[in-house]
Amino acid sequence: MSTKLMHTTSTAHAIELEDKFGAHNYHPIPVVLEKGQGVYLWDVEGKQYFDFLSGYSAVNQGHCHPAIVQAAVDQVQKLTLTSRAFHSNLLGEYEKYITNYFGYDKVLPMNTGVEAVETAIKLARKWGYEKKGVQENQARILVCQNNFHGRTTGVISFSSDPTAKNNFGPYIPGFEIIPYNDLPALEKALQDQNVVGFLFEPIQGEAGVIVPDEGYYKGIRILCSEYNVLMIADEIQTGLWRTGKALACDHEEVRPDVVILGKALSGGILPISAVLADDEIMLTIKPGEHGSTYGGNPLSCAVAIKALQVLREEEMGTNATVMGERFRKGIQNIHSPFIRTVRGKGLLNAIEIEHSDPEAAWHICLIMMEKGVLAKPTHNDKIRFAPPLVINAEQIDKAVNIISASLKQFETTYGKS
Ligand code: IF1
Repeated sequence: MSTKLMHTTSTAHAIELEDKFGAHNYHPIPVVLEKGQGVYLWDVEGKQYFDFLSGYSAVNQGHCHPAIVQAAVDQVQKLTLTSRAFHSNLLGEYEKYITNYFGYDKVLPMNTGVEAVETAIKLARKWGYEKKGVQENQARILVCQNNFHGRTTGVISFSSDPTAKNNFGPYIPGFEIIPYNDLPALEKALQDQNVVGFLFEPIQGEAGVIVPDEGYYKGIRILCSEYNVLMIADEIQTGLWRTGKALACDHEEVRPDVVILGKALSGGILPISAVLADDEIMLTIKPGEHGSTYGGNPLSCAVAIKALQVLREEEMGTNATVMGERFRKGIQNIHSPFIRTVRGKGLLNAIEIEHSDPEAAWHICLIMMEKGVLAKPTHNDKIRFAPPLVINAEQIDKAVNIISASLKQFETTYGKS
C-alpha cells in the first residue's frame, strides 16, 4: 500500500483534514465512516457499528437500500436535471404518487428541509393575505419554544436557542414563540386576527425528543379550524414512519393543512423535501413567485418514489412500532443511576442523563462508539436513539446490551455522580 493510500484511510488523518480545511460549524463524534448497509456503518479502519442516528432520520430505509440505490443509478444515467423551465417525464408521476400517498391535492418540491419550511412560511403568509384577508405585511406565524426547523436567517429568526441564533441578526419579524404542548397558550395567541399559521414539530427532535400529551394534535386541529389559521406540521423528522405511522399526526388521526417533509424522502441519497397542501392554499403561489433550481428534478423524483414505496412495502412503520417498544423496554431494564428518563415514539427515542458532569452524555457516546453503537448527544444531557427502521429484534437487543455496558463502564471510569 502506498503512503498516500495509508494516509487517506487513517481516522486521525481524515479528522485532521476536516479540521484544517473545513469550517468548524460541527462537533462530530470522532469516527470516520466510509461504508453503510442497512443498520450498519463501517469506519475507515474496517470497524462495524450500529447506526443509532440514521443521518438524523434521513436513512429510515437503512443505508444504501438496494432498491433506492438501483432507482438512483438507473435515473442518474438517463436524466438528472431539467430545471423547472421545462417539464420532465417524472415530475408529474412523482407528484401524483406523493399526493396520493398522503392524501393532499398538491405538492411543492424542494431540496433541503429548511427550504420546505421556508416554503410553508411563504405559503401561509400568501394564503393569509389572499384568502384570510390579513392587511399587507401584518401576517404573523406562531411557533413553539425550543423549536428546531433549520438554519436559514428566516428560520433562526424564530429560534429560542441562542447558539442557533446569536450574532446572526437582524432577524425577520412576524413570528411569535409560544410554549410547546400548551393548548391554552395556543388559544390565547390565536386571538390575534393577523395570525395565519401555527408551525410545530409533532415531536420536538432537537429539544431532546419531547413527546407532547395525547390530544395535543387534535387540540391544535380544533383551534386552528376555529380561528381560521393554518395548521403546519413540520414532519421532516417525525414523518415517513419514524414514529410508526406515515405521519406523526396520524397517531391522532389529525390532518394538518400543510405538511412539511424532508430527510427520509430520499432514503439518504440526496436532499429532497416537499410541502403538501390542498389547492386553496397551494394555488395562492403563482408562476415565478417561488421555486428552486433542483426542486423536483428527475433524479429526485425517481429516488423519492422508490424511497416512499419501500417504506410501505417493507412495512417499516409496523417494525418501528414493535422495535421501538422493545428498545424502550430494554433501556428501562438497564436500571442505571444515570438514566433519568427514557422517552419516545416508534424508533425516535432519547434518554436523559443524570450526572453532575455536563459532559457525561458526550463521554457515554464515546464509550458506546468504542463498543459499536453510534449516537450523539443533544443539549448536553440527552442522547437520541433513532436507528434505521429496518432494525430487527436481535440487533435491538445487541445495541441495548452495548448501551448498558457503556453506562457501566462510564460509572467505573467517571464515578457515580
Ligand atoms: C443540523 C436536530 C435532528 C428538523 C426539523 C427542519 C429541519 C430539521 C424538525 C431542517 C433538521 C437536523 C439538522 C441537523 C441537526 C438535526 C436534528 F439535532 F437538530 F434535532 F434531525 F435531530 N425541521 N434537523 O429536525 O432540515 O435543512 O437540515 O434538511 O445539524 O442542523 P435540513
